[in-house]
Amino acid sequence: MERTLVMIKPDGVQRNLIGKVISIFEEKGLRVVALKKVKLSKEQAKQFYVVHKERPFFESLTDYMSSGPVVAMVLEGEQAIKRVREIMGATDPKEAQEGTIRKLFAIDKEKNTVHGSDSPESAAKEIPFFFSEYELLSAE
Ligand code: RTP
Ligand code: MG
Repeated sequence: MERTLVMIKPDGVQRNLIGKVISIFEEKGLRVVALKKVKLSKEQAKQFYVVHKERPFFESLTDYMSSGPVVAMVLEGEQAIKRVREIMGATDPKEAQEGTIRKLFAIDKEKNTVHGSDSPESAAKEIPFFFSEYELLSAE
């Protein structure tokens, strides 16, 4: 069993897609072990995406990620990290496969509706960013 951090980004929350996005993950067998709605400050957004601090899109990304509430969750399942990335689809919705969340819902390469940890190392940092150990409750 593996755990990964997923966020529904401000464009998804704003367009009332929380339930639809979570349903897609649940239908694929992933289980919600923690869930909360939060509004990130600009500083928190910069901290969360610090690996991208030298990238040209960093300012715009962190403005966007602090522009409205997000829904953070921890999902659990076999190979959860890789499977969530597949279910989300490519960063740019123009390149995302049919049926992926980003193909279905993303507005553009930045406002792309979902985030998912890209490796076990990222998940190990991103889960404690939002949740303490006592908030993580496996379903079974
Ligand atoms: P994420 O980290 O949010 O799950 O997305 P990702 O792995 O697919 O993409 P990543 O390269 O880590 O980029 C993080 C987020 O930054 C925004 N972005 N904008 N304008 C651009 O060229 C650009 N490139 C990336 C997106 O919101 C992307 O998800
Ligand atoms: Mg990433």
